[in-house]
Amino acid sequence: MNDKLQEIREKVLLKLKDVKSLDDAKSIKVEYLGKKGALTEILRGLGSVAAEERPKIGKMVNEVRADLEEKLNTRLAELEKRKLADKLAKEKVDITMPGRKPQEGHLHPVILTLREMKKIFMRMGFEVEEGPEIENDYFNFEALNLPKDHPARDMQDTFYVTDEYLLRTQTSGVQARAMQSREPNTPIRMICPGTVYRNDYDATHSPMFHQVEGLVVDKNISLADLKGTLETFCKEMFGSSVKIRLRPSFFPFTEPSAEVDISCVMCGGKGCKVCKNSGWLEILGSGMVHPNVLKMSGYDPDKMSGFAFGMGVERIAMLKYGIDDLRLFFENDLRFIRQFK
Ligand code: 2NM
Repeated sequence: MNDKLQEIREKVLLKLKDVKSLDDAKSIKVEYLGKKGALTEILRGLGSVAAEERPKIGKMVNEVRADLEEKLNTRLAELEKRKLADKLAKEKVDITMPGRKPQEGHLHPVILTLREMKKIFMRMGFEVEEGPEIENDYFNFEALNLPKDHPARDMQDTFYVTDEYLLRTQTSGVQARAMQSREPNTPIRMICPGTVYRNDYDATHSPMFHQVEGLVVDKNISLADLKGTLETFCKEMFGSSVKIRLRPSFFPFTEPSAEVDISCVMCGGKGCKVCKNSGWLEILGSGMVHPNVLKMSGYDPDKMSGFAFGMGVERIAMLKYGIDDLRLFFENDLRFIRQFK
């Protein structure tokens, strides 16, 4: 019996010397000390041993068992420690390395400009209204004094969706909708910013661009109100030294109509390449709302009068930032776009 015990002991110690992995060490423990292990078998076989021998042999088995258990546990602890050390070495993190910056986006220069324009008008008490980009013929043209077959409809290279529906060529439809949704003759002071579409593409025209149109209707609104309002806008947008001038023009929805110029923001009015030596830059169209437009939307032109204006956001952005080709806004070249962060 003793021989058998010693044999087991030697075997375990030999195996322990060679064992390299934690899992292997665990299986050795199960194999010899576990419930069905070799030593347990011996203890179980004590029944067939003479009664007076039993305590002696039992003691021997338990001693060997305790000894092996201690050695196995020591080895297991060693292997456990080494495994952890290996893992830590392999998964080492260099906490001094700079972090990866998340890619942060920002607003497009056209939208930045649009927001600035909105803010200026909001400070002057204008409400902001929006409307559909797919507009019907009535609100895009007819309600603005442009009946079917009117030659001025050709000015705008319309994209048609159906005979009746089109991509709006201007945001004025929103203003006609606004007037018609109020009680007749309700005073209005509003702007409608938004995307508009015209079939045109070159360095100064894009088939998709943005507009801010404005409308003020009340008793006794005059050309002086138009001029004062737009002068205030231009000074806020381009700086207080900017001058404006009005030139006679034509729009079907206003009478009289005027083109508004600002003194050249590049040369201050002396004359340069940007203003083609004129000293002036055209920035918006405007006029006194045509009596027909007022009438069609429920306003009495004998009691009420108003002014309206419209400007291209891209054009304002180009002048503000000194950009000479409008197509840059839409080509998604990040080297360009990121300059406006
Ligand atoms: C412009 C120029 C002049 C305009 C007119 C109207 C409305 F709704 F009152 F008829 N809205 N916008 C207008 C007037 C727009 O854009 C160059």
